[in-house]
Amino acid sequence: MKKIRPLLFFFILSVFLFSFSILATTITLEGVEIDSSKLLVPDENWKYSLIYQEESPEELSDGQQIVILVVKGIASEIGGLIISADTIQYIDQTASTDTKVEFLGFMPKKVPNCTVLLGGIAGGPKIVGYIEAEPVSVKGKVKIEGLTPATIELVDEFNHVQSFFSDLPAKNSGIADFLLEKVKPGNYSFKISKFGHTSHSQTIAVEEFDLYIGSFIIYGGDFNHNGSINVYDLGLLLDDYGKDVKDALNTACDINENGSINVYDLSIFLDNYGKQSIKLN
Ligand SMILES: [Ca+2]
Ligand SMILES: [Ca+2]
Repeated sequence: MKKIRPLLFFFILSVFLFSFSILATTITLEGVEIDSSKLLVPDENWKYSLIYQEESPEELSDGQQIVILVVKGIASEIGGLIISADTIQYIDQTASTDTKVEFLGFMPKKVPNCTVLLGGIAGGPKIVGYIEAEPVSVKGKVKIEGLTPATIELVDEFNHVQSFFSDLPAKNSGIADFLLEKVKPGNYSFKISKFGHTSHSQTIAVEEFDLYIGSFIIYGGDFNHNGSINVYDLGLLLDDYGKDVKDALNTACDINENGSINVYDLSIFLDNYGKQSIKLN
């Protein structure tokens, strides 16, 4: 963090006046909208520059002190921007000309999703840009039955769905690695599943660093996909017992995916009977 001068006090005060709700050190700017044209892109040294041209008359005057504040968090499409003191990534001030102010080559201490605010402008603090964190990778392991991969799904706050496959399960252990690349930082609903298996869901927060999410076990035998492996699934298995997959009513009953539904599948099924998906670490 750079120079903090008395003007900061007035800036923070004006942010308070601008805000609709105040809770301790948290400030909520409600109703702000994402404007993708304001995305700031770094140079090759990961430094950012902002040149703000007066958008309406009398916002700036010659020699006026303007403060820039880079805070973690991007305003959501539905609801406001939450700022708290511990999310401030960068702060500095400089003098404007009559019509513009320049902050050249600034560098936030970290690069999570950020909003860039200018204070000291007539009319109150103004959102003048966004900084988007670089995508990161999310990885983990899952133990499954059979020969084909698990499916991993990420759903973001705006209900955009991304689907990935895990690697193939190792023959001796059934453990499959998964690596999701270029995941944008944010909050997601994470789900790991496979046909005929129990599934696991949780929320995850992806931040500015690569993430190891953990190691999971999902169990083969939930043929009706209702979340548990019980007597109803056993009924489905017995309906198809002794058949080739091509003749089966429910192909998920071939748990080991060898093409037929027989004692090997029944044995795995009984091992998994009553079990729920688990997260190991
Ligand atoms: Ca079931
Ligand atoms: Ca089988």
